[in-house]
Amino acid sequence: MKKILKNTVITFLGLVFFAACKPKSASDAVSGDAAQKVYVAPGEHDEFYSFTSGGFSGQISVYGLPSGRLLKVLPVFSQDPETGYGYGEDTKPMLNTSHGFVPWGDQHHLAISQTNGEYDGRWLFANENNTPRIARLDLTTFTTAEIIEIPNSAGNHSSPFITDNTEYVVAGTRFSVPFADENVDIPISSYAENFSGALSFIKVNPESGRMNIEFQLKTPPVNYDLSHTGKGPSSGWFFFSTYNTEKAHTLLEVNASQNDKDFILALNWKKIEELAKSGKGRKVKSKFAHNVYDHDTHSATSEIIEEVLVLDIKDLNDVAYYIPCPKSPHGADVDPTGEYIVGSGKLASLIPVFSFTKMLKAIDDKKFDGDFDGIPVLNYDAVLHGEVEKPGLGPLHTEFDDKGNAYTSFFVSSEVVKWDVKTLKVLDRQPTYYSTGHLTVPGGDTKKPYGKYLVAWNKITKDRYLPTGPELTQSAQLFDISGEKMELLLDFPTIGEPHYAQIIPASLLIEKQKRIYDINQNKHKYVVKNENDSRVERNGNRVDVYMTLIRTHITPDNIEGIKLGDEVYFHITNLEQDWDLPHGFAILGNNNSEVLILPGETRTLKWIPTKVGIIPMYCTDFCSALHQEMQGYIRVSPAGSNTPLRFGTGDKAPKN
Ligand SMILES: [Cu+2]
Repeated sequence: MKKILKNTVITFLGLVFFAACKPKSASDAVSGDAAQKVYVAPGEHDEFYSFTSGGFSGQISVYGLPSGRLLKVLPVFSQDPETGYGYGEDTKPMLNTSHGFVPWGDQHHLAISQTNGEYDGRWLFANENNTPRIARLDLTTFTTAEIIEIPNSAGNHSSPFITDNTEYVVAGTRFSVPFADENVDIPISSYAENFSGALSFIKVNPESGRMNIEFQLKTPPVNYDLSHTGKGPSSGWFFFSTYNTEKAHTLLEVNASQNDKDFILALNWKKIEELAKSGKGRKVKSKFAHNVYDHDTHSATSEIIEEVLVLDIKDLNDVAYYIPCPKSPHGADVDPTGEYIVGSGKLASLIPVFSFTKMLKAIDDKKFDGDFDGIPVLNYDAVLHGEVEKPGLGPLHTEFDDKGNAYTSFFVSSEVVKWDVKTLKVLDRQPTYYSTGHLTVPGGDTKKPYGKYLVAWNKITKDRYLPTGPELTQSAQLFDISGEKMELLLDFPTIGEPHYAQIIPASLLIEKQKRIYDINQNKHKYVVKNENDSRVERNGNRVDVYMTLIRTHITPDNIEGIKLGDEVYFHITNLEQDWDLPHGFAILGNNNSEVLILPGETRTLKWIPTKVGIIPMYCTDFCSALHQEMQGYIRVSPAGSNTPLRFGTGDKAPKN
């Protein structure tokens, strides 16, 4: 009987899904003045930056809103041939892990650093799912400054979550696994006994932003999904959506969907931090990489760390409580006042809203319905503020505006729904095309939402764009939320899977943009600050070319005496000191990528010649009217030949 019921539910969800995907005409949804609202005239700037995750591309893309114009793709977890990130010698260490060099990542969620619960525009944190890592990007340069790997974790989907003064970036594990210091070669069926969950607290240095894993919390073997920190009155607490409380290890689509309610884990992180400081916990041997990029040396270093402090949640009292939440919760979102916690069960047909005040009282009054692996389970009704009834099907995530409204995305019924946080009344619903995952309101996860817009990050585009073969574009949709009813303004295509985004007023970032790297501050190991110092040095079969680029020549641009069997390192400094004047460098047959060198920067590209002959090299970035003249030659001679090492440009070029 149970099985029949289950199949019926799955069939029902499937029908709703396909009904929701049924194409409607675009003109049904968009009114005449929509175009005007997203029109940003040539030469004008957008009002917001949207930092949008690139999903399985491993990168982050930056769009201007409301226009939806793509401004830039920021390389983070994947090699990037456009800039040479992860291909050049200086940036390769950024992609180092305890598994060795990993040139790809799966990037899902983003978080802008906060001060007092508001975006401060200093850093952008990004997660990597597959090989658990967190990156920090510098928002003055739009570059990846640091990547830290997370041990004892597998599937780092549940991150990065920022505490309200960026004390910590927090990450939950998607897959529970045995901890690294335990017997790990064990039957998978011993999941319930031998596997553990991990919540990692990565401390962020308030000045430099530098990250280190301060401590990890070992938890029962469940899966964590989206989470949020408390704010205002609930500051110091964390709320993690927790599913697979069935502890299933196979066919999770069925076996992890059995329980009527899973949990939101409420954690008093301030208290846990104190316990960690007071010596609770133990050092666990676990290897993980910590990679840091230095803007003075223009190069990255990678260090393997050997151990991490672990506190077992079982050994801690009065710091962790489970709030029952129907049904396989996905999002756990905290409203701007910090009082309401919204749970979104992806298989639920209602949205429970919990009250932080009631939660504290229920803890004081010990209103528990037993425990789960030793952690008290709070009574649902004692903690509940109320339920949003019939909101839609498959609620996933909720964000907030500045007027007390919440906006929830519904995957199954493919819509975004506006409701009142206090009265729990549904106020409006608009279809999305199609099947939205996350949604983002500018500042909608902070104490200070900017309102105005909502972007739905959709999973399917179907008939919305020109067809491009079997794979269609990914897409987002922009809604105006300034009025009583939401209004669809724009569809815009995106890169990778636009999983989530952080949208920030451009005014918070424009003034702090770095324009050039000061050549006088360049501390790269192989920098050349003056053309006259450019040179070629041989040391055995290693050849170092100290090269400069300036409009519009390469120095040296004629090099002879390179031989088969050599390893050649081009150390290329861009001597320009003007904004937006990069040069690029490529050489025939190089099996990595070009490198893009920004004004005042040095980059090293490794090249191993494979053929005897004359090999051209050139600037790849269109830099001036004479860009096409910015080129040179390298003469490669046979191994063991006695061609002398000679080099130069113009008058100094080698002569017969
Ligand atoms: Cu050039």
